[in-house]
Amino acid sequence: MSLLYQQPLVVQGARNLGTKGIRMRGKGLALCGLVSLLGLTLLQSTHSQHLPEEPCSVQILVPGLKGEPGEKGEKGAPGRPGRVGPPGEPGHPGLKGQKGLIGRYGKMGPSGTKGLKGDMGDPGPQGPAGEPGVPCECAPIRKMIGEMDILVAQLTNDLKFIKNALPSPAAVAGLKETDSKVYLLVKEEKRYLDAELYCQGRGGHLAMPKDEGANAAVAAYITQAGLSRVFIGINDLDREGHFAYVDRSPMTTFSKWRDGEPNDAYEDEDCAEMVATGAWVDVACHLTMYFVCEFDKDTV
Ligand SMILES: [Ca+2]
Ligand SMILES: [Ca+2]
Repeated sequence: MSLLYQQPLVVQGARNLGTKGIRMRGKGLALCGLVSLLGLTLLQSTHSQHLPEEPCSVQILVPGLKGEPGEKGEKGAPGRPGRVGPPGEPGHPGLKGQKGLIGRYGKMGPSGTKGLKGDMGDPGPQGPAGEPGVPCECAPIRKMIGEMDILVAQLTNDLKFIKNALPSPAAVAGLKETDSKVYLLVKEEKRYLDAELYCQGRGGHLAMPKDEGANAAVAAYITQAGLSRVFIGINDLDREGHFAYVDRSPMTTFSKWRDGEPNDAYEDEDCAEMVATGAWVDVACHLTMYFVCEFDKDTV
């Protein structure tokens, strides 16, 4: 319960003189009125006779004894967010992320080392005709050049033949020659037509002995090689019983058939072999054996 005290109000400003002091006294009077009004509201009617008679007095409410603690209130609403604290310790590294998209192309790198030289290109078009030459006395030179051209052509043919004969030395048992022919024994077993193709591929044919001398040369070749038989260029493939040379030239006066040949045994013998004695025998074309090619010296 509050106690009520009355105390006259001494207005400090009232003791001062002048217009300033008067204005402050006016303020003090207004304050007194306000306090009195408050006191009137708060006080019971029994205290009304103690209201001050003076122009201004102040009633002061003095706090009473401390009361009993109240019941614990309900939990209040969450407070406002506090101030931002200092930065924390760095966290542990996170898991590795997925591979990203391919980036943009980088800048062009430095030029690499020089590459190998390429193959030679195709020959270009023929150039324009040159200026006419100056006439001169060059008949002897032209003649010499013509002779040299012939010599070069001959040498070229010789070289071509040697190149063709030499690629497989194991298959070649050397050469044999007469005045007009060069013979080549090929130690590769082939059927008749394949043997002829082989000889043609080197610019010749299977051997076509057309006189005793040529036949003897081929026979000696076979004997020296220790062989018993080889294909030669004679057949009756075009017309049964009518043997001709493989270049289709006809047989004339010379032939060297062994006794009893050709007999077209089993009606299947249209090709010819030469045995070591030099005699001819008609045999089946599908047999495979070594063979002798011949080349004209004119074209070799
Ligand atoms: Ca026949
Ligand atoms: Ca026969």
